[in-house]
Amino acid sequence: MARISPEQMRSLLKVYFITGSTNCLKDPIHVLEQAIHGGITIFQYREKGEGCLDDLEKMEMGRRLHRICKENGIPFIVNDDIELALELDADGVHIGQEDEDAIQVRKQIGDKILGVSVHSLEEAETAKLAGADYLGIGPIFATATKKDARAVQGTAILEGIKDLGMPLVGIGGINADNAVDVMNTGADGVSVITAISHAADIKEAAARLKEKVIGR
Ligand code: 3NM
Repeated sequence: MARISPEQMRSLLKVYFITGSTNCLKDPIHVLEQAIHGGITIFQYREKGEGCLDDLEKMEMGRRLHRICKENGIPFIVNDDIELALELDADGVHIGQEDEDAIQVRKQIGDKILGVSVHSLEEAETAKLAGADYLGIGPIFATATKKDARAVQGTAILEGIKDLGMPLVGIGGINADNAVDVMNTGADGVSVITAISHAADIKEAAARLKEKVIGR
């Protein structure tokens, strides 16, 4: 399997749904199924926060979510846990600045997709050199989901980083009302947790987000 091309990556990033058991008000399996029916284009399993699953339970949840993604042709990315990503033969890994070094992770995962969270142009340049396939940039807006999130950056952060020519996704406080601003500033897609996982109608929320992103 060869590395994903930037063009393929850009088209996958459009509606990037991230979730784990602590983000969901309903069964994460049901939430993911509904989000896929609504039209998400890529999924990340991110098991973080107080009361999150560990060890075997995390592995089992990852296995079930991966199966649903596979059945529906949606790429499955694992946050932070390289061992789990390799064990599940996930499509890729997403790491933050506090996680393992991107160069090391690229060596471990071969041609799988590598996403890196960045918060400045300097971090973006370093991630590009390390072999990232896409960058997650945030927090664009205020978020209650990530307790240790950096200061809100606004959409302006995307402007400087887009000149690197890397596939980019915005993250943090993004919803159907502000997604167009993120896209118009040069992102290839939006990545969201709450806007989909806390919606009363998950499928409808994903579809509405997609309509904003694709139908601009
Ligand atoms: N990373 P929501 S903000 C996981 O800034 C994550 O790197 C961020 O959740 C960063 O869509 C964030 O609920 C949380 O705001 C995104």
